[in-house]
Amino acid sequence: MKADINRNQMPEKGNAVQIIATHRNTDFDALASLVAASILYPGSTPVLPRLVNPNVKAFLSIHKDLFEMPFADGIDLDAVSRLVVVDINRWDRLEGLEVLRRKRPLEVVLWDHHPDKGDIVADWECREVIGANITLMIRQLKEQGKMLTPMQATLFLTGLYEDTGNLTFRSSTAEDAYAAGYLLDHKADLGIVSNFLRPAYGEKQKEMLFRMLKSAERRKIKGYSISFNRQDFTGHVNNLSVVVRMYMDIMNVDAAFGIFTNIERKKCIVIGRSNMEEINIGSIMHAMGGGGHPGAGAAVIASVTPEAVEEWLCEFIAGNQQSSVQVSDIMSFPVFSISPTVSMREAASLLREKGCTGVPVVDNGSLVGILSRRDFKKLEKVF
Ligand SMILES: [Mn+2]
Repeated sequence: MKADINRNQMPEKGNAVQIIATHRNTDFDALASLVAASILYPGSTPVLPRLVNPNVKAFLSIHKDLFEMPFADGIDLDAVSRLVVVDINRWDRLEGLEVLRRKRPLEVVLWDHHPDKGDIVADWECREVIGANITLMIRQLKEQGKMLTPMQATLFLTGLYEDTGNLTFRSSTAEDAYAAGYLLDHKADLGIVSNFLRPAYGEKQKEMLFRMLKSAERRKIKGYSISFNRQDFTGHVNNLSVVVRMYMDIMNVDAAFGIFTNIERKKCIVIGRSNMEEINIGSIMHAMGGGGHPGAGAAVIASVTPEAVEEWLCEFIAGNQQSSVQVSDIMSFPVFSISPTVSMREAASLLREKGCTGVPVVDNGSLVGILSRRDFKKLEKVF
């Protein structure tokens, strides 16, 4: 969708609280977009998720004074009249802002570059599939003749390079490259950029990479060399996507998938990377309930064996996902159900808690309906 960016269409500034939000596990593109939005929407407060990527955390701790932002719990959400969402289009990726989902009136403005259509319905949006979200915002900053400090330009370039893999990911466009040039013109510091983009490799990441390489295999599907790797882990391992990226490079394959099973929480984190246009990780992950870009993406699935996930991925890439994998391999089990009299609010929190997108509705022991995440959209018409 080509966005029509016209200054006259930009929302007017109101009196009440206006905030800017982005996705948890905040990366540099998201942080850059938060800061860019605070320039485009003066008077709006950028709100930082508590969960940010480690390299973003390191950047913020060094430049605390320049980029100070409150968390959502420090904001009077009842007073919010406008929410600007950047670099994401799904409510469940925002942190601590659930109450805004049902708040009326609320003006919602959306800036996003993800290919999949999320569930945030905006009054004004700039949605366009492009390498980095910050590129869309630089377009607008340029048009409005806004000044950038060298530190802002540096942060924006870090976001742009991170999301485009230094302009090498296939999702990168000419406009991303022009935007990078614009930021270099505005004195972006490449020393700082490359310092923060060096992958944060800790002991846990190294150990995971070694384990993956020990059990590494590759196979051919439709002429592409692909590697699937299944590993268990406990606790929390940051930056598994960086591990999968490096694994793909070392294995020298067209695409790689890490299927990481968290034993305690009984869920699988699936992370994919691809160098091939024909293997679109974003749409594969979308089909699994996750998301991402053509070159990189992830999904979290509950109550599924890693073997079933791998088989499903193979079949999906081979183009015959309906064939041998059965519903019983993929379905969530054990089944939980809700009664038709449960409030939608309770149903929503139950789905969130169980990590499911749908639930059977059971009344007196018999199945009377199905409630899926899509049904929540109907609420907007009711309220
Ligand atoms: Mn992004």
